[in-house]
Amino acid sequence: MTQISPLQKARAAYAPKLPPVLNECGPFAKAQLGEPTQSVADQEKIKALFPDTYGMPAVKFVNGAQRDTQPIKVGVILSGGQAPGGHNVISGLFDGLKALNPKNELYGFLGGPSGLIDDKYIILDEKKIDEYRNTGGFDIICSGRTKLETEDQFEKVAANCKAHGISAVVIIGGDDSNTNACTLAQYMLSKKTGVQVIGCPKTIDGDLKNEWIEVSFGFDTATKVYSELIGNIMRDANSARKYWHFIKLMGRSASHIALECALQTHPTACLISEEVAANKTSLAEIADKLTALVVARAEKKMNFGVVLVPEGLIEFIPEMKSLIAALNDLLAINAKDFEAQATPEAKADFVMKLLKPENAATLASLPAAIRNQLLGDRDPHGNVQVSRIETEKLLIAMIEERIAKMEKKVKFSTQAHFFGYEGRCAAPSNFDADYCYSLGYTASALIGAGKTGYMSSVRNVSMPATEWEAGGIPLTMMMNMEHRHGKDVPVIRKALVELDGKPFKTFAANRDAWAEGVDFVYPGPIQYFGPAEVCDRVTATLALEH
Ligand code: FBP
Repeated sequence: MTQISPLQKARAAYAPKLPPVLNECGPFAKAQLGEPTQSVADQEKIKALFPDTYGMPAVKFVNGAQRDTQPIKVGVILSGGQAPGGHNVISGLFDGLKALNPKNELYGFLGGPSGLIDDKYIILDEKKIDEYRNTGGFDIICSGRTKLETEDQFEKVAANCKAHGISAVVIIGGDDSNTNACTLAQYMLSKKTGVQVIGCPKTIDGDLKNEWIEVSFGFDTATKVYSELIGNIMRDANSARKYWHFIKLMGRSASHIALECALQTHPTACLISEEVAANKTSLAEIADKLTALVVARAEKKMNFGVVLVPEGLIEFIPEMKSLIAALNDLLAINAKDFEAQATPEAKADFVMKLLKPENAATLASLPAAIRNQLLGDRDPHGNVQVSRIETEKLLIAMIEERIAKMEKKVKFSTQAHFFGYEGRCAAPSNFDADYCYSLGYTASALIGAGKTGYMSSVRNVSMPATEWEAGGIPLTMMMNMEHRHGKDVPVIRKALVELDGKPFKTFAANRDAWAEGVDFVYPGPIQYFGPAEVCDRVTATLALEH
């Protein structure tokens, strides 16, 4: 890196805040153990699969004294999609490890889990870490989506750790990557390798959260970036008064991002996938409702609006959900034959013959472009890549179709947008800079305390950092059994939007008013310097939930 921006330069000097216990005792804080824990569901099955890590107590760090520790080597990977703050997790981990013992070394494995398997790494030293403090992105060691799950891969990881003398691995990832961390921790214990495994909760999607993990890192910054962009579009829409903007927002399955952006900006409409699923709303019904909204506003000469569409919507519409589940299973089983089909049409024909009639009918009813997107490449976890499905355009097309059939003329000019990559590597907000640094530092304290199979946990984060707590949560505690790709597997439970939770209820209580008039809010860009009420503001979701 030869040139850095003035903001990056000023930001490099930012000192992230830590929970008081880590400020006072550094990574030497004492691990206070709670009661034995249970998994969130399927206790007997999870216990049988994770006999060495199941039931461990939750850890809370309390004041403790400095002690001598032997030098250790630790490996770290960034796994899955980028999320603002990843570099700060690594810098917090680095600083914590150096505080434990200045001779400690941090190996950064390159390109996600595959780096750990193939032994591709760099040594992260002070100079390298300083270049990346408080910056967005994962480019310090890059990320990847290889699934770390087979015995063969685990053997390679264990062998690489042994060869370097690495005694702990930190996996910074989402629910799938932390599920893998849980399995790896069990493997390392059962084989008596002496390698500890610690996870850190990452994902802009906000769906890796529970009673103990209040928020995944990156959600704060990403939703602030999207809300800024949505606000800018709203102001444009309200100035020109001629376009309906349909904005799809990343978030894979859960609608946390769309909901948070709606709470920050007050759109004309926002779809929440979890509500669509609960009400069993069909695609046609969604299009009917939106058409009615367009018509109602047109009657008031308001031929404009902003509609937020969560990325995962399509998977929650009952008939689409059934189709996608069938496709996931079918394509996992018939992968080779499917890939052998030469054209998209041949692929669609091949699949049509194997689908149940009702699913085949749904697939056939979709525009060809959407059908091809559904049959496109899966991610390494076997999921449909929902970010490639242009739901916002599908909805526009369906509304246009309905309006075209109406007797009266309704003006409906549209713009379609997809916001996702714009926010994933943004410079972390103060919240994410502090939270991530604290998560990394806490991971070093968990390693120092000899823990394995834990996720780094920093709690009470809706309050100022002076009230934050640090600890660790057994990964097995978050697990349940789920049916994926044709079989039952243990996975960390994904947190979807709760319809009886305060964020959704607040949205539901206000959306009719937002739909009727113009109540747009323009949040503006993230502020890094200035008054705390502007710079340290937490998301509406976090504030309402805690
Ligand atoms: P993670 O769950 O790995 O954090 O991914 C987040 C995400 O940004 C999703 O919102 C999105 O669906 C996906 O990554 C897109 O991934 P990719 O860029 O690899 O296609």
